[in-house]
Amino acid sequence: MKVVDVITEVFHYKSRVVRDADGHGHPGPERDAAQTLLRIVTDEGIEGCCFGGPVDAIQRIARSALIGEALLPRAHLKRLNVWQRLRIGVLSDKALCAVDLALWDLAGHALNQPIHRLLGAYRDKVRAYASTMCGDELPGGLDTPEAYADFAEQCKERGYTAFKLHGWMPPIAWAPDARRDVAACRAVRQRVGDGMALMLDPFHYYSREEALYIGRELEKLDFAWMEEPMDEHSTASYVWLTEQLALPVCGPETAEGKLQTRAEWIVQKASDISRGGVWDVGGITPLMKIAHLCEAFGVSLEIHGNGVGNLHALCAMPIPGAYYERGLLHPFLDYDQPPPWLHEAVDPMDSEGWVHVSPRPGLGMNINFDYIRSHTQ
Ligand code: XYH
Ligand code: MG
Repeated sequence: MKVVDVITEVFHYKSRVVRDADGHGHPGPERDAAQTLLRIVTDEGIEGCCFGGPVDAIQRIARSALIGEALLPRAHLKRLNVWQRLRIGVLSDKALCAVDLALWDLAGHALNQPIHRLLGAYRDKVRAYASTMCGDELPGGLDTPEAYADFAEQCKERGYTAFKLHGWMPPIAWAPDARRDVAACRAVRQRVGDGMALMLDPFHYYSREEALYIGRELEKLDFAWMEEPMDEHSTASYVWLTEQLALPVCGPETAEGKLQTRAEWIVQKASDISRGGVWDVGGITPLMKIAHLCEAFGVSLEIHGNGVGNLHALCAMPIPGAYYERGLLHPFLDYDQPPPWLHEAVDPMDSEGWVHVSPRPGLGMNINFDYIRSHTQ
């Protein structure tokens, strides 16, 4: 079976998520938005799909590495990793992720198996944590510590057994505010009680002293972890913070460098829990290497981000991350409603807080191609 075409389509939909100047998502007025679909087509008519990749990089660069290649050998992925060295500005890890996920989807359809089973499934469901959007100034949204407590209570009633706060960040004028972040964490703990696992993902550029202050306060509140409180390009800062805290520090999330960066953080003891997601590291293939690296060191790996690629990896991890990051959530948005291009959500959660991976072949997405065709520009 050989790849004969790589097609990228852009289609329109209505979104109620707006991006602030720093790129964080918040609820907002309905707006026109665009989504991309990558389709890898073979000479036997079987296709692999992935939503969300950067069209330009895939069409200009990745396509030439894939056309004519046999499906299963992964030599073309190694070639794309090498090509990144002088094209990192265009050939991002997000582009590699889209290609990798579409190739796994293709392999799953060719072999009639879901991806997590191709990888050696360890489970078919994972506990979710509710991952909030960043704080805002929307009355009744996530505008006060009590608002976070209200939302945490709603999420607990929905079935979540864990809750992660994203604190307030610029461009809000008065943010960041370490004490206000702690006040929100304290309000949530007091509201949901001791039985719910809590985490904090605050402003990502605090000083060492501010990160230490927050960490010490979260220890008093029995938080499960804190992630990315400082610039992850300073490994030394994380080594210093991790040495100071009993609270588990989780990372790196956004630091470039895939498997190698995570290996360095483990060896240097820059965090207690490792982290990464398919869109950070270039797909399921590198993420499974990181999972096996963590297994070798006995280090937990908490997967960054929602989505079907992360869910399949989580179900195939020998040292499982404890949670699937379900979100980002907000009181004003119904996350359980699937996007219009899918007939059903890729991460359905039951009333006990378990997210179930699809048993269908490949990524297992139930795609609404009629919607895509009628909304393609
Ligand atoms: O918007 O800063 C942010 C969040 O931190 C986002 O990058 C991401 O969803 C995340 O960190 N999840 O843990
Ligand atoms: Mg994070």
